[in-house]
Amino acid sequence: MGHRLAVVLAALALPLAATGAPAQAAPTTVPLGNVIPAPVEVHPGGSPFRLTDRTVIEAPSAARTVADRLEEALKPATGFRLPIIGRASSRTPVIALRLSGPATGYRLTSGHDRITIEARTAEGLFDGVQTLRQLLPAAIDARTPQRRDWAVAGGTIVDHPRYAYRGAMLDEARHFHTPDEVKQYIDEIARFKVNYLHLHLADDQGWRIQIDSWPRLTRISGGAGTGVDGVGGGYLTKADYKDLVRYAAARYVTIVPEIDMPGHVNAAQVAYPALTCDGVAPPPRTDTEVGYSSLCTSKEITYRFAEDVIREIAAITPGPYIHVGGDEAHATAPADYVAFEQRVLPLVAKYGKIAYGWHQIAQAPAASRAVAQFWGTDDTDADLVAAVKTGTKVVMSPANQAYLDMKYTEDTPLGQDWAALIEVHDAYGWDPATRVAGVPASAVLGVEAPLWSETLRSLADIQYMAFPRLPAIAELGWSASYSWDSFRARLGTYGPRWDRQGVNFYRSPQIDWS
Ligand code: TNX
Repeated sequence: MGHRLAVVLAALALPLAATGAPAQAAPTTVPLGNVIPAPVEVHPGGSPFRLTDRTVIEAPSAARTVADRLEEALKPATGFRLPIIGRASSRTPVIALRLSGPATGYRLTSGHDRITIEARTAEGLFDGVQTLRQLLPAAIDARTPQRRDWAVAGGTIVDHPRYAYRGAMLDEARHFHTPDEVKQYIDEIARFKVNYLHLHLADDQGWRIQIDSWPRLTRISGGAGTGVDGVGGGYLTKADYKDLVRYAAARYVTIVPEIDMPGHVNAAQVAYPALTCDGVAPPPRTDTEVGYSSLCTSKEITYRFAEDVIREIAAITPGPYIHVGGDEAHATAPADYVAFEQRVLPLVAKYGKIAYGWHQIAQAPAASRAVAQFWGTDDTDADLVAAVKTGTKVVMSPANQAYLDMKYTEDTPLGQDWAALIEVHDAYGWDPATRVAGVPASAVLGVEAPLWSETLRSLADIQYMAFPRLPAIAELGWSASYSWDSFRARLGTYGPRWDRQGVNFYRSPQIDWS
């Protein structure tokens, strides 16, 4: 067991009431370190911090967004005013956000009348705030004022991420989820320090993002009835998308848009039959078959289409990545596939973005400057291993461990089972640094938990599949060392927080839910 892990486990073993309390009754506190993802270093000690109606939030103007999130998180359950000010007088009890300290990550210090979170960046401060939320009692997640004392165990946490990319993916194409639903999902994933949300915006069934130069994409393939089984439909206008990007950025989540090609394009071809080789419009499809559609790689209009879409999406995407799919192109001949990627991957760079695709793009030499998302179930992939040697970076999403649309057990009412049944222990039981032989830790950018939505309709459906597996993947992306026993114990105490937030989670029998 690593030293850091030992520190975390020691913190968890503390009795519930903090020790060394002053004259007043010792408050009940969450053990320092009972946080998902597990912090790197946990040093419990000293008197607990008490949050009261006199507490203020101190933050420099550059950390105002983080302070706003902190205030929003603490206000409903406490009912306290929690004013945000630039500088608190020395006697005022305070939660102070400071833009100083460790270059990556944050340091959180908790003592009698002060909590200080220090980080070099606002993102680091936001991560520290997420830790603080979990150090307060679960009642902090109630939506209405609770009459009780609020305290945080004394001590220090020093924490930083293992990987830069900790992602979730939501499939907007198979079933469209409204901007409000996506925002609620962002709120929940950001709590686990997930910092990228990949939106799968086009597939055989539907097209979900406005493209001005190809207006029939959404007019024809974004309407009612274009979801799987003809249920649902809809699309994001550019205004909706920009608003989502802003909302996510205010929670330190970067949106990664995906337009899947050259396969998964039936919806585009329904709207624009010129994108097929014979020019004949295919019928709209609301079934869940995959691998039957392909852009016509020998026609120039295909590349005009790809470039227009990439250009328009790049213009409204401040994040560094544009995902261009590339999976399950079974209807594209292998040589045509490589030729297509050789032209399309550089188009992403032409518009100032880093190309990102499912790991099959590794077959194309142009993938050397791209990010490949491994979604396989095997423990190696020859094309990916070769590409990594030329510079390709990898995001790990092994379908038999990280896919949130896989059923937990045979009895799970939602989801699929083609890759595996994935209980919480399976989702947690792998290491991104060793998952694919020949892809070393230095080539791994991070992890992502994809959620395909063939069987999902509502936000409650999304939540049921994501929680509690998403926090497992988030911990593999963030934490310095992994321990199932520790994760399992911490997860068990998280359940009451989801209950209070109204989040519909799967009560896995592998976990002792408190
Ligand atoms: C495979 S994973 C797909 C998706 C499906 C998913 C369902 C991947 C890159 N392609 O088109 O939605 O399986 O689990």
